[in-house]
Amino acid sequence: MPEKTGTVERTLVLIKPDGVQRGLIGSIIGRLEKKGLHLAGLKMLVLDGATAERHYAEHTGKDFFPSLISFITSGPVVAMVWEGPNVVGMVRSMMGATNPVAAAPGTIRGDLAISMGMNLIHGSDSVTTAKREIPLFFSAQELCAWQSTETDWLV
Ligand code: IDP
Ligand code: MG
Repeated sequence: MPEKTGTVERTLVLIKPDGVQRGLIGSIIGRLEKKGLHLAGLKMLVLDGATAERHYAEHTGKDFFPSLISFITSGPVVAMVWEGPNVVGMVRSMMGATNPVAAAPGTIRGDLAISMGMNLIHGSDSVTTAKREIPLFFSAQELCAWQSTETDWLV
């Protein structure tokens, strides 16, 4: 068997309100599942303003910040934690570029989104960012430690 490599990472993924409204929850989760990524936690919620501002703190003061907060709190999101070796980078690759105009075909944004403001999905941009973002959405008890029967054939 091939050697197992890579340290286990976790990443926060949000299906944004446009993804929920457009009925794309299943399609987006399906892509991540089919890739073989491991789901550790999942919930649907409407973000309050304070949590949204903390989540997007790096963008505080930018011209698009008010519309970003208004949009992300406008309806339910699906929040998830996915885990595995290199999962942060893999999810970012599968999301595609922030601006769907530049997002490659085959990516979630490249295939399914048109606008920068409504680009369907959030994924942590680094392991450090994920460690800050995940506790905004999940307590430790809400994350499941479980072994997929497929793991031995994936990593
Ligand atoms: P990311 O979602 O690809 O990590 P970020 O730069 O972290 O992109 O921006 C967070 C979100 O803010 C983006 O997904 C996008 O919806 C929105 N956004 C970023 N830059 C702009 C902009 O210049 N105009 C409008 N919306 C923006
Ligand atoms: Mg970001």
